[in-house]
Amino acid sequence: MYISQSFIPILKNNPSEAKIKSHQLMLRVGMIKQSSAGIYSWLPLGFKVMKKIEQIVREEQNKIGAQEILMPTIQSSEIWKESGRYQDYGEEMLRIKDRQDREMLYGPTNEELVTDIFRASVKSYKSLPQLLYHIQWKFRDEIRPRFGIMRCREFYMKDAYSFDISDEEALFSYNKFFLSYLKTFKRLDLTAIPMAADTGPIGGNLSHEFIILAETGESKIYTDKRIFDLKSEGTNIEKKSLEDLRKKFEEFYSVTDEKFNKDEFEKKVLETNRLKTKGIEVGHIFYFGDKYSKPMGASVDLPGGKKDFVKMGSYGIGVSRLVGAIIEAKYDEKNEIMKWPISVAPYDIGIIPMINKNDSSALEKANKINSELEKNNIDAIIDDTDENFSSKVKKMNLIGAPYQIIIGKQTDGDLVEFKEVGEEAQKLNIIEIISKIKKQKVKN
Ligand code: P5A
Repeated sequence: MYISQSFIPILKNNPSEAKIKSHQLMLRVGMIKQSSAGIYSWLPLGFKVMKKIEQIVREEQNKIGAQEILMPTIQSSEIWKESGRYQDYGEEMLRIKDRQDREMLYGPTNEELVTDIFRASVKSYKSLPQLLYHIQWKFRDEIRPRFGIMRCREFYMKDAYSFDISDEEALFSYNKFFLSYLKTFKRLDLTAIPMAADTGPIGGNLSHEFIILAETGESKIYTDKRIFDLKSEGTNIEKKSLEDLRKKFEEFYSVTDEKFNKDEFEKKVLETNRLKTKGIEVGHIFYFGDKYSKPMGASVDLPGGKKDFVKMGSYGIGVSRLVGAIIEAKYDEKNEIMKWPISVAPYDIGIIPMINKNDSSALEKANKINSELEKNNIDAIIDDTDENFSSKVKKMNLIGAPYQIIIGKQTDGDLVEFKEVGEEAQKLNIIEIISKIKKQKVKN
């Protein structure tokens, strides 16, 4: 892709309305455009990153046996009246009337709708467990939308739902998602820590928020630092192994604000290991048993002929919020350098040819390199404009491709100046460059 033909509306300076670095960068580099308070359009650069995050989330859901569906954004109020949440959800729910005067709503979450789908078809324990998920827009009429897409009104969420025959089986499902979340965030190059959390309007009594550390985060957290060293590698998707994994994490005190107890914190955590800080909630999982299945009559036949309500959990990841969370974690605001993890980068590499008015050889070289990269599925963006070198580098640093090639005076035969952003430049040929990038891509 040539920059001259791309739709990447870069601003010269940081927009003054943005208070945190993710919001600044996303506006600066034209990833999003606000259409009204807390509602955004996603422009090519932002959309590319979000789609890559979505795909990683999807792959990790599929790996634990969850099946993808797609539910609508607009729901009928009837099912919410059945569950008893229609009133409880309050002003955060966007309520709409259709032309027949029926009460509809823009879904803030889908526990009711998925329970309705389940109860219509599944009648026997033999069909359990079922893990269903979708990736769909949600709407919450937040009183104070802020920080761009971090806390907005319309946002993109992966939400999964589990249906099981007993509490024990349901906890097995819960633990599958627990593992899947650790793996998902790791592929996004984030350290997300599971923390015991409040369940709020979703309900139930077991819940973990997955939080990444960030000064600008809205969640206050209290943890034992040693939790950051734990790994999920080697965990199999079987009951005992998953139970052990969760236990391993739960051994270390790690809670959000609402669950914080000063005495417990001081008793359980040595002073040197105590960490009080802020973070961004990128995922949240819940176990709530029959909170929805009972009032909505979602039951199955049990082996002995009796019936029981299915035991359910729900599991959310803020897919659009993750775009901002990765920026908060990776953007070097002072030097204005973004380096996206290769797994979600909008482009793998940026090519900067130094173009003179009467000499097109650098651009020709860039095109040649690009066609080799394309053959190897490496996605490049070429700055074909005639701006000066330093403004080209500045622009490329904001776009955030993790690698750069510079074709200029230093270019010498087959060797070009190549660098991983933040590292020293090296002179490499195209074969060496391709091999370096491919190695990184495979790791992810
Ligand atoms: C779990 C899945 C739920 O809604 N029901 C279905 C459960 N959980 S949650 O914690 O309320 O939301 C899941 C994740 O969505 C992101 N998120 C938001 N992102 C941007 N703007 C918002 N206003 C917003 N609200 C929630 C968070 O990442 C959260 O963990």
